[in-house]
Amino acid sequence: MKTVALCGNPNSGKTTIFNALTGSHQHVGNWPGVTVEKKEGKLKYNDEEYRIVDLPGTYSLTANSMDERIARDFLIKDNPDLIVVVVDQTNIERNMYLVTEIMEMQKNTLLVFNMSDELEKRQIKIDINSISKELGIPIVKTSANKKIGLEDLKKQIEGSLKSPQYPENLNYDESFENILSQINNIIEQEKNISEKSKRWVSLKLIEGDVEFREDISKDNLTQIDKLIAQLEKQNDDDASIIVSEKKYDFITKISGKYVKRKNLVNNTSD
Ligand code: GDP
Ligand code: K
Ligand code: MG
Repeated sequence: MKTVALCGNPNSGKTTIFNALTGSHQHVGNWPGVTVEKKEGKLKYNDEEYRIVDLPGTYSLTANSMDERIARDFLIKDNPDLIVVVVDQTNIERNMYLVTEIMEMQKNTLLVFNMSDELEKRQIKIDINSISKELGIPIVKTSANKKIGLEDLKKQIEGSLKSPQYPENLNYDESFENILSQINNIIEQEKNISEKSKRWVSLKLIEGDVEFREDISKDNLTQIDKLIAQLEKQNDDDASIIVSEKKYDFITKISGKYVKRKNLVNNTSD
């Protein structure tokens, strides 16, 4: 049975969507070794069944909290067939940070733009088609608590499982990409790191993530650390800040082009 992982920021509407997809076909337990609740269920659609796993709500995929660790381990190690990311459109910029982190995994991804009803009230307009084109992945618009858009979502889950949709790479600048590819080449030799997640692991190493360091040989780590030091020198900044700034730049670009807030439009001179 194909597996669909549901992720998103806390309060984005993940559980509401999980319930709508799985109905009474649910099972609640704990994640192995910890007391964090694990919810799993089955979506039955067009004579098919899909396993839906509700991951803990997170703002990013660092290894700084148990919830983030569970979510990223599941995405990397269990390698679900589809990742569905729920986005609260009223907080689109904050929610997009997790989206950029998941885009970097280069896996089959589908976005749910939830809280559409709130957008109308708050006079926020979002050009979903253009965002979808720019990210390279489908977006389904929902108001989950009003049960609007859920049929479209089921249909798109079926579609994305049949024909996977991989996100565009976030483009870093040339000197960054150069160092990233050198780190990638070193990681290529590491058998403990799965093939598909190598670019993501390289980025995490640059960000100073310690989790994968134990899977990498000492000699290779020394080389990687030299490259990271080189990057920091070139940019005169911490590597972790360079990476997160790139993500924020990308989000600001998307939001500047495709998100319009009525109040702001009225109150500014341009
Ligand atoms: P989770 O933390 O991501 O699992 O979010 P929940 O599913 O628990 O939802 C958080 C709150 O938002 C709940 O009160 C939901 O009823 C509400 N909610 C979910 N979807 C929508 C929506 O589309 N519009 C509005 N206005 N509220 C929603
Ligand atoms: K909640
Ligand atoms: Mg929840």
